[in-house]
Amino acid sequence: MVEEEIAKRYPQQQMRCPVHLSIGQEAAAVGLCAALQPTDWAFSGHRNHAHYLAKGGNLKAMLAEIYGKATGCCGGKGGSMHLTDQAAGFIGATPIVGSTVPIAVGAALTAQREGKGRVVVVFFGDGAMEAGVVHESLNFAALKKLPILFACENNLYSVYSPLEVRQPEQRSISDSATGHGVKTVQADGNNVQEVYSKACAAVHDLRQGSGPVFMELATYRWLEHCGPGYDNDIGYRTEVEFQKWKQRDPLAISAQLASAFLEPAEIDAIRQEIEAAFSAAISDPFADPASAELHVFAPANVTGPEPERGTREITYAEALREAQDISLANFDNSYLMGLGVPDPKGIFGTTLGLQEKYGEERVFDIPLAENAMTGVAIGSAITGMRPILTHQRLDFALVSIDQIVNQAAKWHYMFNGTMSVPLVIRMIIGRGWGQGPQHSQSLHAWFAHIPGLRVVMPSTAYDAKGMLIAAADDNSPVLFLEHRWLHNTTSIVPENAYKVSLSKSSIIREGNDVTLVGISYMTLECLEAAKRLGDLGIEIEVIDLRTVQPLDIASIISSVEKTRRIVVVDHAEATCGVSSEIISCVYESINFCLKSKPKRICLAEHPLPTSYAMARDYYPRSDDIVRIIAEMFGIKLASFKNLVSSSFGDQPNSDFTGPF
Ligand SMILES: Cc1ncc(C[n+]2csc(CCOP(=O)(O)OP(=O)(O)O)c2C)c(N)n1
Ligand SMILES: [Mg+2]
Repeated sequence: MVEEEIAKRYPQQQMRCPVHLSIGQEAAAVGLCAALQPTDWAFSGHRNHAHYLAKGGNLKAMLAEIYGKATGCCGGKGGSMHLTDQAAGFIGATPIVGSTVPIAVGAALTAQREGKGRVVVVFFGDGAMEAGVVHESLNFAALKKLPILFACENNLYSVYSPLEVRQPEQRSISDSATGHGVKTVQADGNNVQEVYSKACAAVHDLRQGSGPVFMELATYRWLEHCGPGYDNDIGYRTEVEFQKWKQRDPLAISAQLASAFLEPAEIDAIRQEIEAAFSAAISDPFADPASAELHVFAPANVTGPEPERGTREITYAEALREAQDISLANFDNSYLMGLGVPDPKGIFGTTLGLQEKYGEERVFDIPLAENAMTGVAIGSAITGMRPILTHQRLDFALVSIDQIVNQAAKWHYMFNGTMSVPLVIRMIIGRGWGQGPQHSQSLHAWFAHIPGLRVVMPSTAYDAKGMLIAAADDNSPVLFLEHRWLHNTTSIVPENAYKVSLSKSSIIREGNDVTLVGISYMTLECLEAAKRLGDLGIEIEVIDLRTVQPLDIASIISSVEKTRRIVVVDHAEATCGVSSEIISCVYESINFCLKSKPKRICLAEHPLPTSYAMARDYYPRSDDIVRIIAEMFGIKLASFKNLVSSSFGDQPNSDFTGPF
């Protein structure tokens, strides 16, 4: 009845967002949610109204959301495809097909850890069964025996594409779940009684801890894929097929049940409730447009005072290990996962011994499924855990770009600050010894382009420890980028816990002539160059950028106000990069002329070739920085080539040998 009213009013153009109606598919939502407790959690996708309502979601908040009002469940930031009512256990819906599934699996991980018998249901369509991330999710749920019900509403279509052009005829949808070792159940998705009794049995098993269940619900949608109209006449499905399903109207089938009988007065009361909810949604105010800026990031946790530094010198890798040790000790709800986290090499030594200390539940290896595992981390984070996920190369995290960009970065915002994603993703940037085009990319500029992601790149062991502790205690997703060549570098690091700001750069050498901004490992090259330029009488102010999002542009500007020259050194391409961003921001803010043109010192605009003969000159060195800055001052270093180190350039020092 709610959706019939949406369909009727939709042409008025006041509900200005896509709506995917479930008319014809009601029994699956109702039968399944009736088998749940309010404390159980449900997730869904684009076609989520029925799931939201059946789980007990607030009708007024739903309609106000579809009308884009401040009183909507997401304050107007989500719309029809992003409903949430956490009090009713409807955690959230997102319309990237298949993408919500691993998030629900992550919530099931939280539910399992809580040990209170809570179960999770995730609804998705037949189309989602073609998404790799769903299969990765089934595998992980089966592996960990998670309390999750995968509810696949098979309505035979993905938009206009019928099942037979998308999936092999000889394999049923449930077969693929069986292949993952998940118990499967098939149900007539139009028969509410059948769905309910099969769901009750499944939920009972889930509460006993016997592992996930996959339920295939055969059903059919009556209206067009998106919108309120009838579309059997546009040529993708036949009226004959439609009429066949219409005879199996889930409401007509349920009307045969004595328990489904409603007195006319009860039906009237429902109509009035719906009418009142529409009236409220229409008359409610829109959110203040300025509120669009709210909830990009969850409130940051404060950093403490600078600790006593002491005299202890340790490596960057050891500093990271200590930071994770401290975070695991401080937060019972934190955990570490990633490919190789507990293996004999412990991610270049950064996770060594932590599984022995904290156990397999809190420090664990993962299937080779970065996309789903990122979703699992997100789902566990929004339900109360604090995961740290590590990738041995940043390049591997790219297969999880949907989860990082569409999900992690957006949950806090699109659900209007009602949930947050306290997640750290460590990514290691490779270099040298043949790392080549797919083990070396430094894509901080990509990530920094996405509102909602913090991006940090410490360059010293001291900062690595303090920033990782701060990241693990932050309530927003933090991408923590570590250059592989920093792992063996050392600095003085206090033994105790301390935090370093996730939003401040650091002046690491003062000077009046040039502001030289280094990013991650390039900061070391900048320091070396500054020393040599000092010998030429040029005083360099070196800024270690440390954080890319947010960019501490104010500190850079105040340095440039003094030096009136700026050079930025990055181990990424200049085009659309962080170096370009920094120089643009500086230019937009200053009202004086620079004494020299600004300069970006970055990578060549081609992928890193593997052969050391070709890779040798790919990365800017201190020699390049010295030459370029000297030229700014009219000094030509004729014998420059002699400055270039004679090594192959694919290892930071002679002790550092491959493979790595
Ligand atoms: C990853 C992704 N690709 C494409 C789309 C566009 N899209 C929206 S719904 C949909 C069909 C989904 O079919 P199914 O999973 O069977 O759900 P149904 O619409 O039938 O309920 C598609 C392709 C999307 N939202 N996400
Ligand atoms: Mg479908």
